[in-house]
Amino acid sequence: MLREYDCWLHKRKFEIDFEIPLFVCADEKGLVGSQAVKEYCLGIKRLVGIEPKLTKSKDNSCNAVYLNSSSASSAGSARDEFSIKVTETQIFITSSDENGLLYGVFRFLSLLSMREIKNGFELTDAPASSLRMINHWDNFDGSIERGYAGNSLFYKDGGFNYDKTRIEDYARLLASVGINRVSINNVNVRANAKLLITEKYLKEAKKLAAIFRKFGIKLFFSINFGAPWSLGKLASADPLDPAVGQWWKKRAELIYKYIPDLAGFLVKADSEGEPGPFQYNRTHADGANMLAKALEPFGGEVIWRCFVYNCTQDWRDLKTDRARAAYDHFMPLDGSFEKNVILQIKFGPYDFQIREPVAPLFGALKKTRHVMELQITQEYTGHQIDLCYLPYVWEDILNFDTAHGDNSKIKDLLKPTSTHYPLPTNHYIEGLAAVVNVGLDNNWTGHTLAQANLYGYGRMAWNPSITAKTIAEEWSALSFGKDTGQKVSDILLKSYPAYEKYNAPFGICFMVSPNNHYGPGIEGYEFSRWGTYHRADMNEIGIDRTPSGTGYTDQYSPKNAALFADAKTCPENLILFFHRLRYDYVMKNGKTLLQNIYNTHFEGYDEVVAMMEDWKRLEPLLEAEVYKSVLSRFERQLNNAREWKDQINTYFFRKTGIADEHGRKIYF
Ligand code: GCV
Repeated sequence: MLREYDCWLHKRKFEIDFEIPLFVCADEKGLVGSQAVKEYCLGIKRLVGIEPKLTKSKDNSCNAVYLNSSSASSAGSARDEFSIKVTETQIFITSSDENGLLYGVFRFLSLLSMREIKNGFELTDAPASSLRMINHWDNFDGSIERGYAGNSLFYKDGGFNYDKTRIEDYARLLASVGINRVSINNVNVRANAKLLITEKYLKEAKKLAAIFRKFGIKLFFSINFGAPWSLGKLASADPLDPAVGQWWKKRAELIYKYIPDLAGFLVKADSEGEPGPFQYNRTHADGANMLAKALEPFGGEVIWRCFVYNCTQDWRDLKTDRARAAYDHFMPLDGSFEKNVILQIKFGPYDFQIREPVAPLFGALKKTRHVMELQITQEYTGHQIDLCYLPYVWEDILNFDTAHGDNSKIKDLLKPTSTHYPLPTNHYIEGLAAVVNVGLDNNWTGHTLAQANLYGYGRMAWNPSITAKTIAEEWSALSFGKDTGQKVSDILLKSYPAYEKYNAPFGICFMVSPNNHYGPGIEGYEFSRWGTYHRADMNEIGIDRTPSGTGYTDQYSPKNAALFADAKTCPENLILFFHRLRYDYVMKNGKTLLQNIYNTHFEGYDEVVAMMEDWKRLEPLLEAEVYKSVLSRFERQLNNAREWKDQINTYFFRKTGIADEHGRKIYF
């Protein structure tokens, strides 16, 4: 296999300057614990070239590495916590549970790989959140909704079809950054995927679950809310019909016979045409709770998505504001969900746009368990053709202060739960879920540098206070070695600002080509049913979401409501999300909105040219394969950036008739 395949678990290219004891003392009997020991040995072989020998020692007297998942010293420690301690002759990696040991081993290996392990090194670490989840949007025919890296790792031609070794390699990559949950099929549950909860496919799913289980990862199934009707042939799927509840209970019994530790169901209901409780005049609490009761005897959870909005809006309707939808639907239901229901809320009120405000449900929900949904797959961020390093914007999201009380930044609200079914008496966020960017491409992610987004997601889900810069440096060092890595990391960090500059300006969103979502389509959604309008005319652009408009700003805490409602205090990268402004509105730099649109678009394009030049300078330091594949993506990105720049600038010039003050070329 090519190096690209190994991702951040590369074989070393340079010497490790630390002498590793060649004996491993471990007495792990559990599935995950023994996998941790195996991973340690494999990892050392990968990094040092020598496989350590397993031995037994009762009294810590050997020159050895000690791996122990029932360490007394960590009694009372948090779930998944681990400690690493390095002395001149011994290394201790300890934890109080098996997953913790696995995470400790992987962290040790990456620190070793980054040459950070030395005599005296000590670290104790635990994740900030309990749920660190990957969502697959994989279909049973092998396609992936919004997938840009080849076909599904799991399915082909209507059913399961996978390479076991590859799945094991995938599970290893995920576990190495702390992922502990994976939903294995698209939330749009269509065709044969509806049969995943039948015996035929459960037999197969059981085998897949066994591979992930060794790596401490539990599976979720996406289910179709209409199944009692479409699969069970009942008269309806009404959540308050006892026959429907009974049908799900029986189904759960069957499912858990095959996979006793299934984490639960992920549900997209009443969303973009999927069936849901609204069809029966029931609430989303009715729907989620009915499923929760079916899963409760088995310890399962229902993750219920809040992506519920009117997707058949008339563009002539100036009152309905899609941005309001999730809060309007779910805030009134706060406190009415079962203990094993977790709401999954997209980070912003729209749909994974390049720049959106953080959704107002965060910090506001007080009595309902919930997690935040991110998108690693680059649906709106360049299809893994354009380089777009996403931790850059996730850092902003995690640092957003909801201003609901003290310590109310998203990163502060992320807290691990101490029990299986924590009482939702606070407004904590239990974790992150993200739509993944992998497929059967040899390098997993299409664009090799997009591996950094998968790595970065895991690291941020574990530690929301880590910076995008640190992650870029870590990933680049692990993938390319420290010196070359530093240069790659600089390129990564330039990529998000560049993409944002040549894309839709200042938080206006959805100027993307309809349906496929790559490249500009400035009025592509302007007269359609999706509710994402910018309403540009010859004088103004944007939606007034202040109290004098749709009132969306009032869904935030009073402090943020006031901040966003005033154009003077609203962050300028979001100003067109909240305000309808004239093109001659003067921004903080003294230039008009229009001139800023022109400037950012010229700059964004120039920044892509510069990133490509930076990459070319790395040629002597890189494997030809990696160099060429990334270069060819930059070439395509440059064309895309050019289209965005020219189409956006031309569009606004044609609307306004006002020229660029620097006289740069605008087409008309
Ligand atoms: C899985 C967006 C995407 C859809 C996706 C949907 C969702 O609308 O374009 O492909 O469907 O989000 O998150 O459910």
